[in-house]
Amino acid sequence: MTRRDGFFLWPLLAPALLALIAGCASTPTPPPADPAVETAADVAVVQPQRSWDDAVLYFVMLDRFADGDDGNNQDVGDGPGNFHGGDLTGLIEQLDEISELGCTAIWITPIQQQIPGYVSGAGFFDWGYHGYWADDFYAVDPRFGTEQQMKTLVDAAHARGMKVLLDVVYNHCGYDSRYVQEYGRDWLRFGSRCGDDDITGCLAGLPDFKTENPEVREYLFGAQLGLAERTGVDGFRLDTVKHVEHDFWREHRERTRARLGEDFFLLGEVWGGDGRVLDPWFEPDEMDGGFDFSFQGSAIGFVLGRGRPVAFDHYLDRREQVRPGYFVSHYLSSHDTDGAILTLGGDFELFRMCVALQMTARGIPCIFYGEEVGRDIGTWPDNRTDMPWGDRPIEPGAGIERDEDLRAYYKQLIAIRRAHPSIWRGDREGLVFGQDHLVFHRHDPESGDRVLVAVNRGDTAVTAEVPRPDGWIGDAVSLTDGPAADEAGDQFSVTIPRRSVQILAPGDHE
Ligand SMILES: [Ca+2]
Ligand SMILES: [Ca+2]
Repeated sequence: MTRRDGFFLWPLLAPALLALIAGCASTPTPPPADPAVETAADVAVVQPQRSWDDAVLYFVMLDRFADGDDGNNQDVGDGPGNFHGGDLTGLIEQLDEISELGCTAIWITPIQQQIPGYVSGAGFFDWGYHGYWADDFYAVDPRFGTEQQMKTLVDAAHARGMKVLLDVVYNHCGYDSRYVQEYGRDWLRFGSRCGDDDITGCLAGLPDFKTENPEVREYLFGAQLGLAERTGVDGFRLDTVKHVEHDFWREHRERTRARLGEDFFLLGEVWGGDGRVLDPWFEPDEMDGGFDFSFQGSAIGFVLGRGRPVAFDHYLDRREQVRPGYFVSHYLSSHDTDGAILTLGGDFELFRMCVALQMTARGIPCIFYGEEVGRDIGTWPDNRTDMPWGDRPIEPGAGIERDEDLRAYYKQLIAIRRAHPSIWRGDREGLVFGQDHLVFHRHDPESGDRVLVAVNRGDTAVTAEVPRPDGWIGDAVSLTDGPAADEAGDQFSVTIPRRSVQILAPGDHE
């Protein structure tokens, strides 16, 4: 959840009115049998990540990805706030789409029972299709599937070498949820009792759990840790972290470690986070990682010509200054921000540069579903459009055009990243700064691996004279289908085509 889910929303309509308007009465259909977990020989398997440094994360908004069971399609429609029918079965069936891309981990939106109706204050009927408006933390929403299907998803991801992070919410429940009726102000702040700070305020008007209350904590830990234990997920994506007190997160960390294992991964959403902003959660070890909100705007601004390359190089240095052992995850688009391609005015050359910058930066690159095939990611709520499936008969995105060339570019960059530890765990040093170009060197002392990353945002090709990094043996060849560098004594002449990012490695490396 998100600041956007619920701004200016009004209370739920009365259920009778709701049924009248939505015509949503329907007879439940038995769920289909769970798809069997295939053997490794049948599926696209990715080399498992060696550590979270080496992860490539794929973020799926479950309802908008793939519909594998039309029997659970309640409240489905075309509106931006409707359910669109995507579910766990659909995701299980399309997992190869993600492992073939080379991703090592998936983050899925929350699956617990959502409020039954919708709100309409944003100007459209808005259901809990995103999963951030829980009505029962101890039940899986049948519109997403069943707990058994969640376990099947985890098993099927593991069979492909991928991990699964489940999005969980501790801060709030859905509008007018059963908790308001059953526990009232003992458990929740709402209405006139909302506080006016980050912890006690009612984010977007949502009822705020009194997470300082041990009874509330016990209830929520029981729900989330129990679900994780039964389904085998590898970690949580933690929603709205800064709206819950640190003391809660410390206890949460102890509980998850004790019950789910030392390596159960916690990736938190702290709005506006980067390595520095997140450190108050890292220093007391409340979570393993958090989202880097700075990268999207910085990368887009740079390729659009804002600021000098040397300033962008300084930024890249700063963002990698993260407490050792902790992680930041950087994205180009998200369910809470405008799509990068939109912000770039639909310029796919510049977008590809952003992708290359994302994939050559340390941290956990997070791909927002469909961005890799050029999904039309607009401004909220149109940043949650359906996964484009092209001519494949997969709803909700059947018939939506997809850019396979862009997907191939992602695959190439992910493969380069994973083959070169200098990219995901190495040191970074800027070597050349021009008006519109930048060359930096990455080096992993442990393996000796090294690459050059040469970036040119200008409209004409440039040739950069790059000093040979200490220890670089042999010539420098392009890993990205660009020209090889010419050697001249202690320098390489690297030609960087217009509006492109080239990655070069020692010629004897391959
Ligand atoms: Ca469905
Ligand atoms: Ca709170």
